[in-house]
Amino acid sequence: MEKLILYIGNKNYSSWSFRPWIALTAAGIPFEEVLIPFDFPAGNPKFRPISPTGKVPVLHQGDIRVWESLSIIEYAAELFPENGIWPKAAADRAVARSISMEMISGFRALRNACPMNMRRPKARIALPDGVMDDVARIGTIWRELRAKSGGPFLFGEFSGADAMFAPVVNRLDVYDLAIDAETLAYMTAMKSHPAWLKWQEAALAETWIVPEDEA
Ligand SMILES: N[C@@H](CCC(=O)N[C@@H](CS)C(=O)NCC(=O)O)C(=O)O
Repeated sequence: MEKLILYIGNKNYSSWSFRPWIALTAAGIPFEEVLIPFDFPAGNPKFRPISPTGKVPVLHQGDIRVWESLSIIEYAAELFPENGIWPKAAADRAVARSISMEMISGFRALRNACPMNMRRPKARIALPDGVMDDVARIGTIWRELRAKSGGPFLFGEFSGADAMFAPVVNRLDVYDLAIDAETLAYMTAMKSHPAWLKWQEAALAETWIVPEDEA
């Protein structure tokens, strides 16, 4: 099989890059990583030759290009069906995909007001309308799924759905938005995962400051 190359942005800030990176890493899928730092003032010109959308993440495998974080996770799951990216039961996979799509299409108030920022010291900010509604819905998803699966992750074992929510775990943490003990318990499980710790260590070693993402 030709090698997989995952192009990502800054680990401190790039929430969309974090999702496929942690999915593939947690599943033990071999890939090479290429980090291209953001250059928003210049319009991120280095992303354009590598990505059809001019955005990261993007996965290359020979001539194949896969963009959009969830599509990258799906492609890796197809290439490595034994690695358990998605839950074993079809009904669980359906829900895992539903909440992954809900992540992509929703929670805009939270995502806009509270950018992922791995190094940010924990502190609340003034929150626009809608942010706590997003947090409440996220808390409900996590609570119901962990109650059903027994945890520690949404479907028991770490899956692509946990990967899709990983940046939200950081947001609830660093903006101090966790609303209850159950939410905090899931966040602790996520933040203790070896793949999370590996990403975090690299993020904290970065020195780039992206003003757009400093709320
Ligand atoms: N829907 C895309 C979003 C990708 C995205 O917005 N990536 C950001 C980085 S987190 C980016 O490349 N921004 C650069 C730009 O907009 O110029 C996905 O799921 O991968």
